[in-house]
Amino acid sequence: VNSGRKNIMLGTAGHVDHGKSALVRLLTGCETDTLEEEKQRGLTIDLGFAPCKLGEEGIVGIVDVPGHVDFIRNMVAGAHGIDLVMFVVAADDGIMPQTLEHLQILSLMGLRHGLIALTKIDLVSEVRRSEVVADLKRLLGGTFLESAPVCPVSNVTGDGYDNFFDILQRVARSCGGRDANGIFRVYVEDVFSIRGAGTIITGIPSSGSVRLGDALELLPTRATGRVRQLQVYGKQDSEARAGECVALNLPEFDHTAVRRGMVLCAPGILDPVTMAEGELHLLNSVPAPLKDYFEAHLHVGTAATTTHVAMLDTTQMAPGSSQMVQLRFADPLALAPGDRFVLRANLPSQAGGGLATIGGGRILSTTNTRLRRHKPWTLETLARRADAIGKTETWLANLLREGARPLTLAQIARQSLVRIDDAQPMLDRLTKEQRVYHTENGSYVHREVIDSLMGKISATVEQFHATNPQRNGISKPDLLQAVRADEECFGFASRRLLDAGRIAWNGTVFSRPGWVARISGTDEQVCETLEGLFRNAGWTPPSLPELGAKVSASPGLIDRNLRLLVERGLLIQLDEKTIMHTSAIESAKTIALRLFARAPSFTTMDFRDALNVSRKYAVPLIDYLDRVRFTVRSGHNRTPGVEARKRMTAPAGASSIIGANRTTKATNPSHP
Ligand SMILES: Nc1nc2c(ncn2[C@@H]2O[C@H](COP(=O)(O)OP(=O)(O)OP(=O)(O)O)[C@@H](O)[C@H]2O)c(=O)[nH]1
Ligand SMILES: [Mg+2]
Repeated sequence: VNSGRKNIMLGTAGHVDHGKSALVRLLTGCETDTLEEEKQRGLTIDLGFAPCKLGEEGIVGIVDVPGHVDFIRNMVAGAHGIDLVMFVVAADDGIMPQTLEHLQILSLMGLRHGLIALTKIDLVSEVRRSEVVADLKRLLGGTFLESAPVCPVSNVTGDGYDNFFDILQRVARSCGGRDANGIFRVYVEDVFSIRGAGTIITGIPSSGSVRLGDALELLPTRATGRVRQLQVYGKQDSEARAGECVALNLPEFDHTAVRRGMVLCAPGILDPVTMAEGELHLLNSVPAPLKDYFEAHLHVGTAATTTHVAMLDTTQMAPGSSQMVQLRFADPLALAPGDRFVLRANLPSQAGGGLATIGGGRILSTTNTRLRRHKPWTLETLARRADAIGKTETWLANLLREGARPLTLAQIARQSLVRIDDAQPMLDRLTKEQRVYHTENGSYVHREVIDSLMGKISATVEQFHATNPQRNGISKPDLLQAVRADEECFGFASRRLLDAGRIAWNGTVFSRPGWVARISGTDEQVCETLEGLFRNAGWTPPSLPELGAKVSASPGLIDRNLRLLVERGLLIQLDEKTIMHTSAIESAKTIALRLFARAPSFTTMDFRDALNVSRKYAVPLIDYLDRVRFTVRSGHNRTPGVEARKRMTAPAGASSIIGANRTTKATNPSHP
């Protein structure tokens, strides 16, 4: 498999009638103009494919495109798959309109390799030839073909062909094979049906590889089917890679429901969208500035539709300028970041009128929500994505930073169109470099997300102290709401702050370490009285009405100070009506441990009897012990929870901390 093949795609480009198909015929012996109409009119209408044998490189593919302006749409569909262009210019005609337009399209497609075939040299003088070469140098200056070799050739006499072929091989050698990692995806180029085999779909895969038997999904229809037969460059094979000419036999598909521009992809990976963000570059040839939301024809892969262009930075774009835009399509497209797009439009003041290429760029993301202009975060994020295209590890790190919440390996791989096997080592590396953290739950979260959340948490705690000097700290739900963080991130960030001693947790509230609430003399007195009352009451605490009778203070004052005592961790709110002193809870835990020493489980009744209190107190108490994972409930029975088990296995002597709840909590808070 793959031996004797290099997965790069050659392509032709250039003005109509300049000898593209004739050159392909010389190179491959193949006639690519196969349609009846093509033969009659003597010109190329649709794409033609031919395998080409290059010495050391083995077989590579060639796509032959039409030069006529009416078929630019087909040209763009072919150009998306090209790695190396044979840029054809006839020496008699010289530079013509589609010479320029094809050059613009190829540049917008991000092409980097190529050579120039100066054809029809048999028809011109030496003088004319050097004149055209000089024109070409001017045209190509500053483009990716600036220093590409110019090869004079005649497709009729064969003059210059050997030199052309040598140089083509040299350029092909310098062009690395396409990366076939990543998720398999191919833009449908052609579809037809063969008797006995069924639907055949052809194209040049943009990424990944496909094997016989693979399941594929067609987008946007979401039909699925398996690959029964596979051909590469017209030969049966078991695998095809990105950058090769492939024909897939998918008998489960109805060929009448498949069109050029649809996408075949590993199932469940891509969602068709009607909006995508991109970096748009406008050509200098655009006659006047374009206004926000202008309309244009969009070409991406083999697909074409109309689109509006919502500008995300300024409200108009000058010729030659670039900016981040959101494209809003007439039809759903199955795009991936990195896809190149080309815009064509019929601009009123354009020379000659008619559709012309006006710009293009790269798809950066498919948010599928309307983005608004002048949002620094959006622009920054898009710029980061633009930087990360083609750098998978950076892309993954970006995804985590943008997501602002932990993601699992599977989520990360899916959202970035990377295979899990490829994502894993990259995440390992990012984790090792501490650019990304690995949480207890096995998710990944970006370091900057945690750092910024840690900053927010400490600032919120400080601010809480500043505005509530009489209170002991801020509860977890209040803090969580104030920083508006994902719960898992919050857990991770607060644990780091606690470990670093930058905040404290007393079991009830977060505070600055060493924070002492500043409360008034009256409050202090009420607190003392209340605490004493609850300490003495043990498992049978006073109800709120009873408190009113026992403490000479207003209900508001009592309320406030009860809250203070709860925040300090001295009292614990078991349910709406029941508050108990921590010492009572601690001794209840001791009782539970004693019961567990006798039998593996106990009932609520056993517990109540052991405490010798009514259900009114025993039930909220045992429910609370369940909540703090001291006990575990199953039916009527309680078995030891993790917290109880810690004490049961603790060495002798550890029991001395029982009853000294406050100190243990202060120094070793079990995390919220
Ligand atoms: N004399 C001469 N004629 C050529 C040469 N190359 C091509 N031709 C002729 O020019 C005509 C057009 O050639 P094609 O190869 O079909 O041109 P093309 O660029 O593929 O045209 P489109 O695909 O329609 O854009 C044909 O009649 C060819 O025989 C050449 O090097 N010398
Ligand atoms: Mg042709």
